[in-house]
Amino acid sequence: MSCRRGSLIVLEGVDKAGKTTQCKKLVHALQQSGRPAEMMRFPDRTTQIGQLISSYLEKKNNLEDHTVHLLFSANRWELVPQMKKKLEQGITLVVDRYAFSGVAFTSAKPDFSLEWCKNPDVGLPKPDLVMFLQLNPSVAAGRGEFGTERYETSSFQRSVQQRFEQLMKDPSVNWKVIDAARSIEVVHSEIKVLCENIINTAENLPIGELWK
Ligand code: ADP
Ligand code: FDM
Repeated sequence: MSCRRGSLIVLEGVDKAGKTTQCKKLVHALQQSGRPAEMMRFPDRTTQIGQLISSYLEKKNNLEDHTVHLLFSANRWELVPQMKKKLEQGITLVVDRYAFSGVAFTSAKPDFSLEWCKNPDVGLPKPDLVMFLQLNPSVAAGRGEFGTERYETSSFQRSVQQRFEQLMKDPSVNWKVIDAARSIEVVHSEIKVLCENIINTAENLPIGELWK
């Protein structure tokens, strides 16, 4: 098929950095400019695996730490056929969290290495662009209280931020750090320009494999 593929664009960052807000605005802006785009989020809580993860996050069930890590990864792999199909149809996917959250959150727990955490996600479709919304924890705190889900404490989020910083040293991934302390519109404008450029660059390239 000679159709130009869509781009795989990921937004990462700690809680309340503005990921969901920016994903929605980006999809809307791309669609308005005539570029097919859809939003996805991980975990995708709608599948059977996603429901298990959701109950775990809501503290309704307890799962062993390695097990839940593998479930988060399985939740990405189960969506891969659908993702590839859409990308090949020319649809750009804007994804709220991906394997980087997977590694950052599990490796923030005691006795988990970055290496072990990355393994199950090796070979996933590689994002053409990963934007990290950078936000100081004190500014994030000003955006409202934490909810009641697992991991929503400031000390855990600080460890997660450190793990993200380690992951961002990897030059095989196209990271862009975005200053998320600015207004929603200013952040959106920067993200939109970056994405339009990547969509034009990636359309004739094959989809890569993450961490391979
Ligand atoms: P995340 O998905 O990263 O947890 P959200 O997009 O849900 O973050 O945003 C968290 C809260 O912060 C929401 O109430 C949202 O309206 C607000 N918010 C998002 N971006 C900004 C911004 N740039 N400035 C101020 N508030 C913001
Ligand atoms: N999370 C998310 C993980 O621990 N591993 C993962 O692979 C992913 C994708 O789940 F605390 C964590 C990150 C966050 C929670 O919350 C999901 P949201 O509000 O649905 O993004």
